[in-house]
Amino acid sequence: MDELQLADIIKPENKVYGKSKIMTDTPMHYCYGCSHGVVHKLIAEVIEEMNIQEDTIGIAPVGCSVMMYYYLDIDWLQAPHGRAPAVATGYKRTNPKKYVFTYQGDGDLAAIGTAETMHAVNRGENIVMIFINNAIYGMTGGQMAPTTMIGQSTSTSPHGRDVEVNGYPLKITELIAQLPGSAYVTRQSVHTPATVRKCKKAIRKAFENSAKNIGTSFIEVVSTCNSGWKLDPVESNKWMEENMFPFYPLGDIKDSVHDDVEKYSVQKNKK
Ligand SMILES: Cc1ncc(C[n+]2csc(CCOP(=O)(O)OP(=O)(O)O)c2C)c(N)n1
Ligand code: SF4
Ligand SMILES: [Mg+2]
Repeated sequence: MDELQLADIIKPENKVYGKSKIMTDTPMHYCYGCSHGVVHKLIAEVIEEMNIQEDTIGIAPVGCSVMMYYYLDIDWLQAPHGRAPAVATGYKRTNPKKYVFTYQGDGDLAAIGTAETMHAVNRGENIVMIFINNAIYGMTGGQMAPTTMIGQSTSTSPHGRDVEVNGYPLKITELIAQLPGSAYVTRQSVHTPATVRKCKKAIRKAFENSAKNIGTSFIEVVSTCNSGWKLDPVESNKWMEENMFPFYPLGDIKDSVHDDVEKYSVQKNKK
């Protein structure tokens, strides 16, 4: 039998993995082990597979992913300091056929921009919202965020988050699921091959929902910030599994069309 040559193996039909065409060649600035890059890759793959590169607009945030627009070759708007859902609303309403997604960290979405987040979802905007919850303000030096765990050390809570002083970690995703405007609310992670695959399915579903005009699709990704947590990437994954997942359990929280307007409508009060 002839010996197998490299040219026999490297054929299109044998390809099992390739970099998405939506990803640019710009090297990412993220720390080793950071979840941001993995989620970027999944969004890129979904956009490529759905063939919607020309019809997708991302709203880039503040935080470590502030320069996300360098990494995905689509159209972008920049809306820092929590305003991404408001800017997404304006763009989507004036361009209803486009796929509009926001991408924000927990400091951006659940602290600085809580009001914009809640109201955009409550209005049932037909956008995709991707929420990277790494329980810390990563970019600015690891300060405590609303999502920081009880007892978790950060640069502004060196002895651990104290409930009496700082209150409880905010489960904003559960709050969002309560709002009639949310259609699909799910919590995912990207720390193992299986969770990466599940997260990609969730992102795909959220983008598909966006074309059906059924309300907001919201994906939380429980994520690592090894630099902010002062743990190496492997320790970070373990810390996340042991400490974050019990409080932020993975899985779908809501999967339905938003509640019937008629159900909430009152009788006419003006003749
Ligand atoms: C109104 C306002 N407050 C605070 C800041 C400073 N700031 C910029 S990024 C950031 C933290 C962002 O953290 P997060 O959204 O969780 O993103 P991560 O870096 O963790 O991915 C903060 C506090 C700011 N730019 N504007
Ligand atoms: S500081 Fe944290 S969130 Fe920012 S790139 Fe590093 S690991 Fe990622
Ligand atoms: Mg964060």
